[in-house]
Amino acid sequence: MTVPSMTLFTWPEGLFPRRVTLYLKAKNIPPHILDAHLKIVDYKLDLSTGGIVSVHEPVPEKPAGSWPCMVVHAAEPGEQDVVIHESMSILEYLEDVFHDHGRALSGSDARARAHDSYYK
Ligand SMILES: N[C@@H](CCC(=O)N[C@@H](CS)C(=O)NCC(=O)O)C(=O)O
Repeated sequence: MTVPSMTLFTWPEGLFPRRVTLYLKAKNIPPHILDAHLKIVDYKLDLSTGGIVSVHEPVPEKPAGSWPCMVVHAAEPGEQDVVIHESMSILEYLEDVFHDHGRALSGSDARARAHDSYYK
């Protein structure tokens, strides 16, 4: 499977975004491969308003909804971007597209899957 271009919108302190962070740490994809395909856009908690705000200027366009959120960018003309909102769905998608990179975390049997599921 060709690795597409993706953008991950994340709030590193948040519980569900942290699941993706821990997954990427455990997966250990070589940085030059990860950086070539996955752009990470961070948000932070603004204590004065209680809102989650972008740390980037100009503020990137994030699909509405919760964090984490990942956009898989269209690769061909006529294709549409795909937006993934659920953290577990993001992990499963990353495990598929980075099949040939980093450590396999999907587990080849029940025992391996039980061991590898610690990051979930
Ligand atoms: N089931 C979702 C839950 C995501 C979620 O609730 N994220 C929180 C941050 S930890 C959030 O975005 N809260 C603010 C909001 O929903 O606007 C997942 O697994 O990704």
